[in-house]
Amino acid sequence: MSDATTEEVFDVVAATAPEIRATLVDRVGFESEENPSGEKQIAADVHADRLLEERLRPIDGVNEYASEERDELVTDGDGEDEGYGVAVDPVDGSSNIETNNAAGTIVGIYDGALPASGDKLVGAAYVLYGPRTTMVAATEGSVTEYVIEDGDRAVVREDVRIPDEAGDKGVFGFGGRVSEWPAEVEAFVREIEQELKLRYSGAMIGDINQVLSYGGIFAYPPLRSAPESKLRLLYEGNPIGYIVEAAGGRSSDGDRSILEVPPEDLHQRVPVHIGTTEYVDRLEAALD
Ligand code: FDP
Repeated sequence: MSDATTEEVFDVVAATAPEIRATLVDRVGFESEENPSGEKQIAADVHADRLLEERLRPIDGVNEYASEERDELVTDGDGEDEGYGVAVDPVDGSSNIETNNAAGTIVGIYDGALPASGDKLVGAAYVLYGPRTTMVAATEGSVTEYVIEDGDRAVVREDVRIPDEAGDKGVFGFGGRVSEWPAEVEAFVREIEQELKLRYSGAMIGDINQVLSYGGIFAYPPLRSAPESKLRLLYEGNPIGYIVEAAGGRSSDGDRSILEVPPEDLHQRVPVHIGTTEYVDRLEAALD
């Protein structure tokens, strides 16, 4: 059993999920602002961020709130390593909303001041707004899948494990233009496309959820024009790396577990390769 604060964060995220789902329908237009990573925000990003901040901050034991959609950290403290810092990606895959494809919400719960290293995570979860609204949450080395109905989470699967071997259903999905990938990444993809089926949805959560179910690998690799790639360490790489590692898989920035990448900035980017251990090992060897 995990600690009370972590469970309360999961409860609040589940309780808020139906409202976030509703904003994906009602608030598809763009805001005039960009987020701190220079991407256009849709109104749903901004609204979901406000809802989560309003509800997560009052939780006993949560001292800091950081979001992909805001520049600054919201903090109750003085940056001391006390209490939990919660980092969220309110709407992951927001560019999928316009085309009515899957999106998600990600939360990472760090024991310490933000930005903290992935090693400080005590829990992480993602919500997937697909045909069903589901949540996958990890804490203390175990992963549970829930279905969310009326804001309550009900267990669907306990002790979720990523398949050790990607069988017939194994999938891969790599982000970025092929012409932007380093030659080693392209050569690796040519190899694994003989073994796995290509599935790339444009929402990390949608892609990760199928890798977790079927085995395989998801990546947003370093790009020629952006060696740090696209995804954010605090809000995406770490929480999803934590969940997949707890499910028996691996995460890597190309060199080491994403959870070991030193955090320098709230909006730091990181190359992401996550999935079945065998494929992440092989990718690291290819990049070596
Ligand atoms: P989005 O910008 O639409 O929010 O968070 C970044 C992210 O989506 C991921 O969910 C997704 O995997 C990736 O970016 C998609 O990027 P591309 O549009 O470059 O494929």
